Amino acid sequence: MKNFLSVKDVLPLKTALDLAKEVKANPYADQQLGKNKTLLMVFFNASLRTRLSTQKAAMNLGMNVIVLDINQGAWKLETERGVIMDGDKSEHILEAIPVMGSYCDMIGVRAFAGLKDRAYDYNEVILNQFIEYSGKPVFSMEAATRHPLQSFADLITIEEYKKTAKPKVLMTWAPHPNALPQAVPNSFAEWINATDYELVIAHPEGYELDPQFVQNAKVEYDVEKAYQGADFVYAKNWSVYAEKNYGQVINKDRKWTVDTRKMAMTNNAYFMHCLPVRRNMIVTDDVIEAPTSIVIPEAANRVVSAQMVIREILRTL
Ligand code: AN0
Ligand code: CP
Repeated sequence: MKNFLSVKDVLPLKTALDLAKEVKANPYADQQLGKNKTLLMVFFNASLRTRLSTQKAAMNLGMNVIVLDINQGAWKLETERGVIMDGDKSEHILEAIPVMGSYCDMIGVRAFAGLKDRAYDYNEVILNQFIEYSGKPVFSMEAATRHPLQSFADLITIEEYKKTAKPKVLMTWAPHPNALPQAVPNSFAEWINATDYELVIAHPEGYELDPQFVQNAKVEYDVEKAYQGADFVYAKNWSVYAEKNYGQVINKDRKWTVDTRKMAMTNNAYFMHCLPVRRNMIVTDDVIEAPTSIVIPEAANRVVSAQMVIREILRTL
């Protein structure tokens, strides 16, 4: 694996899941593989899990890790070519990226969607600049349109908890006060669509996701219908994808909040969320604290997904 940007980079999934299992069973088996190799993690946005789990994964593989928070202590970066740089940006990303590449063997990048210009976001401008100009393998730690390390951890978790071969997975939109990217739901749909599970995506009118991620999943606008018979309930907020009000919040209706009444309509479903989660907006205290809530093992599996990916990249160096 050279770069890790989407599910396409780890197909077939069966092999990816087997490698993940191997890493989980024996996390310190490859300490020599990463010796004298350096991972640089670049964050344009905040993080708790991605920061810690990816660093832990690299340490398990014997690597050195450098972390750069672009918004804390680094020069402000210009990302557009051709701009006369007489404003507050001290450095251009076109110098910064090759410089960063010269200090490491691979780069993890977190660069969320700006949610102002859909074409700019969906062209993955920042991520692609890292791929083009760093000279090093690049993996996504949530880019504008996908969060593949999260989706991979989600899939590993479902594989561990599922009680039937082809579980019914409900991904439901839930309310949030702020405008959030579509990366997590896009990516989750893309990964689940690569399995033979049944995927239902539920959301209010106006929250339709990009069809390239939805594919043949069933889209449900009736929140109660959506829960019926679900084996997993995966909650997430996202902002509008449609061009006309891209990136906006058009609904905060708490009838979409995951609660015990709706969970009772499921097949005793497990509750999942990528975290961070806003209690009593996305999910009630009762549901997230129930024994069927698997958000903590789901987050723990972020080490496993990151370690599988970094190990595969190390093997190509
Ligand atoms: C981010 C998002 O929705 O993409 C990160 C989730 C992993 N969430 C927030 O900004 C709250
Ligand atoms: N789930 C996830 O990526 O969390 P962080 O934003 O805290 O890294």
